[in-house]
Amino acid sequence: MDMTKIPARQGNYNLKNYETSRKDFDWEEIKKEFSWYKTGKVNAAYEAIDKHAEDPTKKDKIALQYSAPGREESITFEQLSKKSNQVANVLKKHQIEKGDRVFLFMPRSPEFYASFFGILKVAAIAGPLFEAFMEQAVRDRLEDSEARMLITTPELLDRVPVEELPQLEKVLLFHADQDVDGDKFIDFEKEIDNASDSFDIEWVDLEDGMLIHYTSGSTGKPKGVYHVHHAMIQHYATGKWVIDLKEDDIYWCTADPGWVTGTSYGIFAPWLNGVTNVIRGGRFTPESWYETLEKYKVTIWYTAPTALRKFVSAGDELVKQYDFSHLRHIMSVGEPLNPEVITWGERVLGLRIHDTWWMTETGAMLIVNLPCMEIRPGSMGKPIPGVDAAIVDNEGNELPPNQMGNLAIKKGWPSMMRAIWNNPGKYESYFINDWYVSGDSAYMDEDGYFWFQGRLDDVINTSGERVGPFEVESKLIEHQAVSEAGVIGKPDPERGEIIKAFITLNPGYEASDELLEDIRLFVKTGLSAHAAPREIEIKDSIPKTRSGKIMRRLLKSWELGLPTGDTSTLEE
Ligand code: 6R9
Repeated sequence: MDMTKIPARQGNYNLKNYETSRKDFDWEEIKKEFSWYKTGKVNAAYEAIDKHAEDPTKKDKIALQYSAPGREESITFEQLSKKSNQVANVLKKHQIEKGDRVFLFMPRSPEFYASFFGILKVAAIAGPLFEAFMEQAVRDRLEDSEARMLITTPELLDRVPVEELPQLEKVLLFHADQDVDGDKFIDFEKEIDNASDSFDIEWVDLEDGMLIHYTSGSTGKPKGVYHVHHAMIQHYATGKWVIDLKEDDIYWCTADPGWVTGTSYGIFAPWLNGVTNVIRGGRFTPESWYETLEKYKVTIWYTAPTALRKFVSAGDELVKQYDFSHLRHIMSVGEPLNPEVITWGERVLGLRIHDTWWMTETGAMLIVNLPCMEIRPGSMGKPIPGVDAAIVDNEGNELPPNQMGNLAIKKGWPSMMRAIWNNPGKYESYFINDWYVSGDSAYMDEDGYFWFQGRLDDVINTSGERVGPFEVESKLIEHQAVSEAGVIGKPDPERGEIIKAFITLNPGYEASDELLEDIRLFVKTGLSAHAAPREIEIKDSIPKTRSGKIMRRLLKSWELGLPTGDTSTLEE
């Protein structure tokens, strides 16, 4: 089979034709699908939850299908609406007002989601944190955002330097097992249970704040990416077009809400579209994730290359033990999707895996493989309707097809960040003229498909050739011994840089000089001589962020013995 182009399957997709969908496209038309078009009022919590809870045909539908080791719950739209009303009443009682920052530092749980919507209902700004953050990471974020309130659990409290955060007025504790002092620390559950389950939602403006996601900079402190309610238009629309959500779908987005994917597509896209959303707590193993897909009869699955690569390594046999007959659509985000993984999806699941490209700063998907499109493995696809993308040089001039440059997006899509919190200079630095410049290096082919090369900082210059680490890593993992790979440029007096690869081995393979040479030759013959790594080092694991991104920057710092910079998002 020709794996360079995979045709679209026949299907009754929400969006049927790429070209016609882009013609005369106007975001204003999407807005009309929401009630605020009539009332002039908006709140994403209303559109995602209360609207369905008010609908007699929808209120008893399962909104949240939760499972974690030792806990399983099905929560309807009406129940989630009432719970979040109770949360909102407690927040209001403690004087939380429009625009205040309220942070969430707790495991993925039904309480998390009720709290998230409770925060939006009082028009405060939610700040979700990864549960695994240690003290410095928590401190940096609460300090920078000047959070007034934190919602957490007693287990996580020793990582919150409460005494050193003067602006932090209240800490709300879920599952407080003993009496708490009641002044600064609040027994949240007790107050929720005593609160009314009706609440007059705070109506806001489209441009009012909704969310801050901190994302790590390559150096220095993490930056607070600020999003407004307006973003929901794009969450809703991409949920329909790209995720292809329909009334009866059972959708599972595997991302943690500490990562933007876990809010834009783990919260907003599914619930704005009114579908059942599977949320799974606990750790990743191929078996437990396959079980989740089977048990809840998941129809649409949004996950990341790091997980997909682990499924590939876990082998085809394992897949045969499960029934995935209900699964109809798979998407990926966070890192380039290796062609090897797409081949696996076709072979083992009989499904195409659709790559999607976007960033914390962009708030929602921008470049994608729609279900109705041909897939070119290794390409992240084309811009969605209403979005224009290009490859530009450092002055913002558009480059012709097949030339590597900065991936840039024409300003003005609905879900674009509206600020970097407390840092206007940083915000400005993203833009050249009308372009938002992503910091990713890519090229566009003659047919308008975009091909990711690497973060600009990661592109390797070896003997005058520019090599993107992604293509080398993708080739490496096609070798049967290699499970994962991270590739960096290592300074070299003669060649400028040489390519150094860090790899992990699949079970059953032993390190040896012959094996390393075989792997090197595999890349050399499969890709090119200049892209073959001159050095290969075997590791037990490849350092990754909590959203599964290979931390090439860290590999490089280790290799060169340099300071490691901000490592708060490093997965342990
Ligand atoms: C949603 C998210 C953004 C960076 C982005 C790029 C990389 C994301 C990708 C991809 C290649 C894809 N990235 N999706 N690279 N192909 N489909 O990941 O946000 O955590 O802010 O990361 O991730 O380098 O610039 P965020």
